[in-house]
Amino acid sequence: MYTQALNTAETADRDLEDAGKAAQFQARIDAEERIEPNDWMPAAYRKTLTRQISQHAHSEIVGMLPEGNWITRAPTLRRKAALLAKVQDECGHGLYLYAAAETLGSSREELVDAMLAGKAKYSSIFNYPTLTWADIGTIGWLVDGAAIMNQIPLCRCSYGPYARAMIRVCKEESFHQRQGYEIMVTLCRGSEEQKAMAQDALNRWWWPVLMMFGPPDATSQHSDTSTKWKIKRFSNDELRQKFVDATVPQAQYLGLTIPDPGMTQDADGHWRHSEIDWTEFKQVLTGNGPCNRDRMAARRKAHEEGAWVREAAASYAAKRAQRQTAQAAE
Ligand code: FAQ
Repeated sequence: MYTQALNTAETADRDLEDAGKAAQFQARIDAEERIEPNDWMPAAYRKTLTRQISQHAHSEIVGMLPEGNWITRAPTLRRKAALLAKVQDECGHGLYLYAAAETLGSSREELVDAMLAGKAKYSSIFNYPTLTWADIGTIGWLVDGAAIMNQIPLCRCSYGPYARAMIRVCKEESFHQRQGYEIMVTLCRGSEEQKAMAQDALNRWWWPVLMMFGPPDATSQHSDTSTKWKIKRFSNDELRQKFVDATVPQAQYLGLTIPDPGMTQDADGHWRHSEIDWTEFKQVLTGNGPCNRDRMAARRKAHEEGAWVREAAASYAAKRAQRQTAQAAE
């Protein structure tokens, strides 16, 4: 009885201490201070950031596949060099992001294993196929364009390592967007067939790109807490709207038609799109998109084929540590 009372008192003390820490933590967030890896943070903050940053990392890595598919078929040497550089940049983004997620206490192996086991998500957009060269232009223009819209506010995210990683990522995404748009300009100024190919790619990518921003605000599960913790600065719908408003004039400049006959411009100048087919989004998220199985199979194969590199690196690190210990003992 006495021990039970002591335990209850200890738990109450801990709860009080945690409540005090949580209040201090929120005050730091409200004052726009950055949270760093060794700072106290609520378990739920750590969890949601690990979730978001690792999903983001997986997206960058899986995101190499649709464009990687066209490296050998790029129409000129200049296009090939630019595409190679872009795909390599995406790999670099994945690596910074895994490093940022690791500062929250999960190992890279755990994070990657969760993705390969199908337990962790990556962006829905990378489950669509790249059928023609115009898809490469469209991905740079729209997918990187949407990524920039979403990631610029993340440069002000409350978690320091994520915010800092985003600065470089956004600079590189901006180059990616320009290379994609330039491909589109070239195709749209080219032959009838080239312009038709550009229009066809826009028709196929438009709606999936709008889905990249996530479910509508009314059904977004994490938005409220992520906004309170200044991980998110804008809601899913707000970013989607900003993207649509920025993109419609770009499509007009290209002479392409947004595949949404119901789209209207309101008195404030905002372009209002029609209802998004959220059943398609759910299908893609549950593994039933056009390329989910191929993407997972490609990542699993690459992971297996890279096992020797991880083993060699681990063995080198172990030998080096042994040498350093021996030298320190001398
Ligand atoms: N796909 O409650 P919310 C790139 C999930 S850019 C798949 O609204 P939250 C660059 C969400 O995770 C693409 N899943 O979630 C590139 C959650 O599931 P959970 C990557 C999605 O976190 C370009 C559930 O739905 N960018 O890679 C999607 O508040 C070209 C409920 O959603 C980022 O990851 C989706 N589209 O807001 C690379 C940016 N949307 O975790 C190569 C960072 C939502 O409960 C080539 N992430 N879900 O199982 C974010 O800003 C946020 O996480 C959102 C979602 C906005 C994606």
